[in-house]
Amino acid sequence: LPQAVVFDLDGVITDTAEFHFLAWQQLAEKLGICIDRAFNEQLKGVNRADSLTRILQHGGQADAYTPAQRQQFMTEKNELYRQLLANLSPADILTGILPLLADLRAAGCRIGLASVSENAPQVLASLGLCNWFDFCADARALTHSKPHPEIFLTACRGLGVAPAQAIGIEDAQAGIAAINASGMYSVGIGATLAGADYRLNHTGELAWPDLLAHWQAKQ
Ligand code: B16
Ligand code: MG
Repeated sequence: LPQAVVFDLDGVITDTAEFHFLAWQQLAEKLGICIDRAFNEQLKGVNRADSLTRILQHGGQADAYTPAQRQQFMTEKNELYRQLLANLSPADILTGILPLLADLRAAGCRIGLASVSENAPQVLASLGLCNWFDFCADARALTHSKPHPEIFLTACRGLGVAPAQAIGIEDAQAGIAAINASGMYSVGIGATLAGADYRLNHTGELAWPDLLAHWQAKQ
C-alpha cells in the first residue's frame, strides 16, 4: 500500500485555479497585456512572483517595472483573488475529493497538502477540510516553486514517508514535473497534462481502488 497521498490544492481540491486566472487576467489587462486560458496553463502551480514575471515577459514588458511596482502588482492581484475567495464554502470542494479522503483515512494512508499558494490555509479552512490533513507544507517557507520538487519532498518529510511510498495528485504541468522529480508516483488531473504516471480528465474519476491498482502495477 502507498503510505501517503499528497494533494495539490488549486485545481485539484477546489477550482480556485479559475480564480487565480481571473485575477491575473484583470491585472494583466490593466498593464495592456492579454492572457488567455491556454497561456494560463503555464501559471498553474507557479508562485506569485514567478507568475508575474511570466506575464510581463509574455507582454514584452520583462524589464519595464521596478521591484516596488512589481510588489504592488502582486498585492493587487492577491486582493482581486481574495475577493473571489470570499464566498468559498464546502460546496466548492470538487467531486470525488471527499470520498477519496475518507477512503484514504480508512486505509490508514496519510494525507498531505502541497500548495505553493500563501492563501492555502485560508482556502482549506473555507472548504472545511483542515482536519483531513496530517501535514500541510508551508508555502512561505519554500525556496523554489514547482516544477522544483521541494514542496513535495517537504510534504513527504512532514508526513514521515519516503517519496517512493507516496502518491502526488496535480492539475498543473509544473506540478507533475515536481512530483516526478521527487520520486513520488504522479497522478495528473486534466486532459492536456503530459508525463503523469496515471492521468484522469477530472476529479470525479478519482477512486481509491483504481488509484491503488495503478500504483501497485508500477511497483
Ligand atoms: P498565491 P497550487 C498555486 O497553487 C496556483 O496554482 C498558482 O496559480 C498560484 O499563482 C500560486 O499557487 C500562488 O498562489 O498567490 O495565493 O500565493 O496549485 O500549488 O495549489
Ligand atoms: Mg494546482
